[in-house]
Amino acid sequence: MKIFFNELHSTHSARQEIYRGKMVPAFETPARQSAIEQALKARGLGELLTPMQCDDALLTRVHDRDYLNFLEGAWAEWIALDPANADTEAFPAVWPIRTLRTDIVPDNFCAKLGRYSMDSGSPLTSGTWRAARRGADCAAAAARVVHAGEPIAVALARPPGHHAGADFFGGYCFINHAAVAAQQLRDLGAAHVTILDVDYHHGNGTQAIFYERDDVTFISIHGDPRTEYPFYLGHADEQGAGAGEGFNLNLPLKHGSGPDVWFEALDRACDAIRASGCDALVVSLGLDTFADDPVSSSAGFAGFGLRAPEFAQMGRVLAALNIPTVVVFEGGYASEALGDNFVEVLRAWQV
Ligand code: SP5
Ligand code: ZN
Repeated sequence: MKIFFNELHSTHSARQEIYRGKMVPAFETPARQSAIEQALKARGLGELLTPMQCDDALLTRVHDRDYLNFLEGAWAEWIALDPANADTEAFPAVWPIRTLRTDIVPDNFCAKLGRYSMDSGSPLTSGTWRAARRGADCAAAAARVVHAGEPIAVALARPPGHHAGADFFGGYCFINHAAVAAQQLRDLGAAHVTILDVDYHHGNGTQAIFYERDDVTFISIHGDPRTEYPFYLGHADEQGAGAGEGFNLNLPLKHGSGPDVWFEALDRACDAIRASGCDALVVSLGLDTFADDPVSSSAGFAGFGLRAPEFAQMGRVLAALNIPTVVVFEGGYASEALGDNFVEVLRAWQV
């Protein structure tokens, strides 16, 4: 099993994030990916590889050129405001909400930061662009080897991707890796690609990128957005629009739902995956469905209460679909358990 890992991931390392108006230690840390790399090595699972660089043209089929340019130059602009900013992280603080214009991109850096983001919980750091761009390489490389005949390949990258839309970052995500993988598979000739997103949080960015397309189906199981991040997307009535009508399936579950409810939703998702007739599957694998995840935790319950045996079962169910699969790492913040849980999912594909 080929596992393309982002060797530049730790260049993106935020110290803090804003949560409920306070600076708190960042949840999305380099330790997350390192823990998984270590577990894969310790268990002898997979072949850890660094990817070739993917074409910019692939990225611009997923993201807007002006957004990519902004991300690439953002840190230099931030430093230009004040050299002392080099020791800080950049947080958006103003957004073009309803009635405000987004068609004119402002010159003011703070205004641009809001124009291209969705929340204040996702700091930009000196290495954000390099790390996120390299993550796209991992996703594209995994897609290419699956197209070439591998039953499975993995993109092990951070920061994660599924909240990032065509022209915005948020939810710790900057470049949408799952969308890059799906687009790469389409470009190589897969007639239909289906994305299954099992991160605890709805993959609003991925949904939005493909919402009006009939060549990529998006299916997501996640915490009900009425109470869970990202709050403003992920409801069951979102079924796609225009040509994409019928190619989007959301399965929101109430916070506090446990493994039995989650696996019922997974069955529904698998029915929809089979019905989609896809040539390839992209799995947005967030591990924040874990029973001890700190980010999805509230009122004494975290994720969907999944633990190692459930992650192993998830892997078995997905592998049994017998569809060429690209697995993309998304969220999951209990660093000490991520390695084991990731390995549990992937073990099902080991021959
Ligand atoms: C990729 C991904 O999983 N992004 C998640 C972004 C969530 N951002 C909101 C963070 C909320 C932190 N909640 C702390 C709960 C303390 N019990
Ligand atoms: Zn998540």
